[in-house]
Amino acid sequence: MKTSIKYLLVITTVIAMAFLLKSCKTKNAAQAISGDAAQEVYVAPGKYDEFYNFVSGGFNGQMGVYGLPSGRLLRIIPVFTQSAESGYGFNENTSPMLNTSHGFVPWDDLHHTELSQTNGEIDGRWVFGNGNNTPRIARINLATFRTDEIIEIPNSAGNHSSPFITENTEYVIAGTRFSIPMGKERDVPINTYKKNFHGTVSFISVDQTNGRMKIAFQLLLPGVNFDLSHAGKGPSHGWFFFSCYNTEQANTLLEVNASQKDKDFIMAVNWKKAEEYLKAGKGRVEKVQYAHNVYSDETHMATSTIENEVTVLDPTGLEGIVYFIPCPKSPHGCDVDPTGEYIVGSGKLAAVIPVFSFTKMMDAIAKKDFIGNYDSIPVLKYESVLYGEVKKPGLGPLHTEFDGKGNAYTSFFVSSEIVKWNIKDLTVLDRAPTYYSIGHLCIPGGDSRKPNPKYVIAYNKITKDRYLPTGPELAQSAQLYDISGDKMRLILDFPTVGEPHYAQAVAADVISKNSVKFFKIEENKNPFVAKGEKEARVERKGNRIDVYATAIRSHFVPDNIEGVRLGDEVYFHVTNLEQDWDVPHGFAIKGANTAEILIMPGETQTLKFVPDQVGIVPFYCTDFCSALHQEMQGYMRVSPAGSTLPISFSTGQQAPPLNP
Ligand SMILES: [Cu+2]
Repeated sequence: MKTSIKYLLVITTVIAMAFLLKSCKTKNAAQAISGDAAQEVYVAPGKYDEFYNFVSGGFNGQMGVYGLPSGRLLRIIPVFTQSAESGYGFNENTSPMLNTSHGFVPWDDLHHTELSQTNGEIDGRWVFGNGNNTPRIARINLATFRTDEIIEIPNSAGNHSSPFITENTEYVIAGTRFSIPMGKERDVPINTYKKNFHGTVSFISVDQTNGRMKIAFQLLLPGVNFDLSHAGKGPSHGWFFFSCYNTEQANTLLEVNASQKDKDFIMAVNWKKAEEYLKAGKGRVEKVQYAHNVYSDETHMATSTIENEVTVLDPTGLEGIVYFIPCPKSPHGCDVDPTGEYIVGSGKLAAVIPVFSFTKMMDAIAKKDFIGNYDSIPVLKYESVLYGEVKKPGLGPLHTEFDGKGNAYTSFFVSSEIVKWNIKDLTVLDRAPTYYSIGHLCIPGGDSRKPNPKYVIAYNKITKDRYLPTGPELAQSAQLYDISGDKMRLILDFPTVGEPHYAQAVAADVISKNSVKFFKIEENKNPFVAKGEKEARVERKGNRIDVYATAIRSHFVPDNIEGVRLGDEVYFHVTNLEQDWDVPHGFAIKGANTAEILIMPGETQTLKFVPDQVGIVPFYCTDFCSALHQEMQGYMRVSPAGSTLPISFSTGQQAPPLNP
């Protein structure tokens, strides 16, 4: 108990110091910006930004796309959260994307973004995002900027150390923050944690032709908390590194009980070795349930499949897959430099940044230079794997990105700064304050083999006085620093949406050249498509009404519909017949207890409408599409339940037949 109080005191002092530091820094912030900064971030009207920045939205469950250096918000991509703006997760086409083993889960907490790579370089195909709460991984197609696939992770809770990838996107990984009981015995007392709780790391293979994900295998691991991870690259390709905290295996008051040990671990996983064991049939097939949801740009629809099996490898019986490297005090970030030789662990409560050497790790493994076992997994000797320590770097190191020129940039939450240091000689070269309390940071390509080191971006946790007040909740604060010279220079504050955690950036042309402008109508395989106005119609089957509608500037076909009754379920399948860039049509109908649908050119989207009142129900186009957009509207007549009025529909019939 004495130790616990000591730690609480240390933490409280450190935090108090940080706030003192902050209050003196406020004044200097504005002075630090020179007049040249404005020009550096100015992107003239009609000009494009140089980089895309993919920023996790945290608890908004979405991903924000910003242009850099301007900081302009270009798009919010709905991923794990419904978006009324596009109808994502509301309409019939995309709702299956949010299906899970728990049913429909329309929210999650997206922490990390990871761009796909080939040969360790960002290739512009996909960006992955993790769902922290109900463990999921999403793949977003960067040709359409839409979520194409979501796979749920079984045997997992708190999917935090995710969705990091190997250097050819062979695998996306997902590690557990929360350990939980697995297998058949799940109804156990919480205080049997040490006996019954386990963590897992899932290796999800990615089909290189279409991006399709599949859980290749899971590793069953001790009940620690996996925090972050990064793959080896170059010489260390074939290995994956994870930071672990709570090696105390506490199940309550973790802020004290999981801060007891001087060292936790970086876990090194030899996934090529794991593949060998898998091939040799050493895996155990376990019955589980998880959803696998895929969206198709051909049918413009998502399907959800519940999968039933996963293959688990238990490294305690399989030598050579997993090793623990001691790492000072609750490591958070776990980053691998562009050469693949250096692994940086950042202990949130540590006074140094330890830098590990891959070569030394391999030597230590060969010599079995272990100090013992942790839950039957060999623990390497700290000094044998350590390349060196960065001394007095700052307070509360979190994450590190690299410039490819031999330097590392580490974020410090408590001392609220970015610290630049040299990887070879471990000396601190520069420090720049952040406003305030930086979490993650990002250099374009900064976790790849080929960084593009023009900027570092800070994603801060506290905003305070940086923007105009907006009530109790403030805009989240990101900051852009020029790192082209020896010293970092703060050149821009820009607000972000949601709570940004990790972000990645890439040169714009890697992505922009592949951007889809519209979908070809002749390739539309939606079962409810109407490929021209002649195919537009309304059909009744029992109480199901299917409206096969078309939209083109500036009318719907049909726009007068009668014969619908209370008790019917109406499906509006609207095909946008436009074949040009940037001409979406929207569709909304009065009283629908869902959202609008926003239909891209050549695409079909379906909105379900259950009428609950007798009368005339207007519908209209929501996306300003032409000078006569305001005329783009229609009516549906809803009659009482017992009505015998037959279905009729028309467009352009000024005097429809009189109905009784
Ligand atoms: Cu329109």
